[in-house]
Amino acid sequence: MDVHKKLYGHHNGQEVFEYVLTNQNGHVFRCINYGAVVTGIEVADKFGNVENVVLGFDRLEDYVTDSPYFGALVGRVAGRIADGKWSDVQLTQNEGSNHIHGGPVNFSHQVWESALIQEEDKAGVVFSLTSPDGDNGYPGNLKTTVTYYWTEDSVWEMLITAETDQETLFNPTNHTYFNLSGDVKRKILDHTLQIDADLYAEINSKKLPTGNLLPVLDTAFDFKTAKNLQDAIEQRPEGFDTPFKLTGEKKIRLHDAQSGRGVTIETDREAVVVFSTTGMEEDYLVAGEKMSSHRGIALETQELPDAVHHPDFRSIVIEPGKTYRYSTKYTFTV
Ligand code: G6D
Repeated sequence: MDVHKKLYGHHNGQEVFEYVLTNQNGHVFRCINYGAVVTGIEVADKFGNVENVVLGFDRLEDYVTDSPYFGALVGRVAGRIADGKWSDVQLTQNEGSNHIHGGPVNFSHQVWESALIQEEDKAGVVFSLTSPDGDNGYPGNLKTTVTYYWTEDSVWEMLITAETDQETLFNPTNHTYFNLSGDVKRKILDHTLQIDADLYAEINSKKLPTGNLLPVLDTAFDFKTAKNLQDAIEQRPEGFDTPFKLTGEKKIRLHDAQSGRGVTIETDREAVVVFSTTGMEEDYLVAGEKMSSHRGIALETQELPDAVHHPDFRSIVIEPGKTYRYSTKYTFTV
């Protein structure tokens, strides 16, 4: 594994570094210690062309001003919490009266401490951050680490740990948007998506779960066998910003027949939120063109959103005296 660390820029007087890990196949994983953002993943298509398969920017400034969480580690809690309320705790309200993605300045906007790790068949970067008691309203000093490994076989392994000194909430995710066509040549509509999920969480007009977990069978939400995303969007023109409850092997597979590239995601998390970017119309550029609908798809492994208001969802309350661990693995294939 070839490993490089270079200065990427400065944020609030702190140095931001980019780590570039290149494996024996010439496949590349890039990340920065601002937001623990994955800035690029370059893997071969069936013709051997090594190209980038995630959305990102070239410059730190763009991540700071424009990013819809491209590649970022989101926390303390991904997704929405109704009215920012957790029993008598009031969290920041940054989407109307609701709380989203940990508040207006969250994990994705911090410069993390970072260090390289080299192992026999993989290399990685461990990022560490302490979120102080009261951060965005959350109780407890929370210590988080996020490790991204890149293996010689082109697997990205993500391990997250957390420790707190008071009862608090934790439900992190990584918000990478995939586009397997390579360097965003095409939209993701000709990709297929398969999700091991029998149930999805119904959401209301504010994109908050109603608490109902509904069967995917015979609905637009049925991805139990690989489904073309164009067909899925025709079934559901408003697109997907949808939590799916994972079952069985809990795999999520995205595939692009034209390039031959695939990614299989395996996780110990309860759910995946699929965000299809439908309706996104932004002024900033990604790979030289304006960000718009279906230039990428975010597949966010996490516990079901707004769990604090739905006792049937897996608890996201964490207690002092324990180390909590979460893992998700992304295997790239051709
Ligand atoms: C998340 O579910 C949300 C979306 O609604 C939001 O727009 C995006 O993050 C930036 O996936």
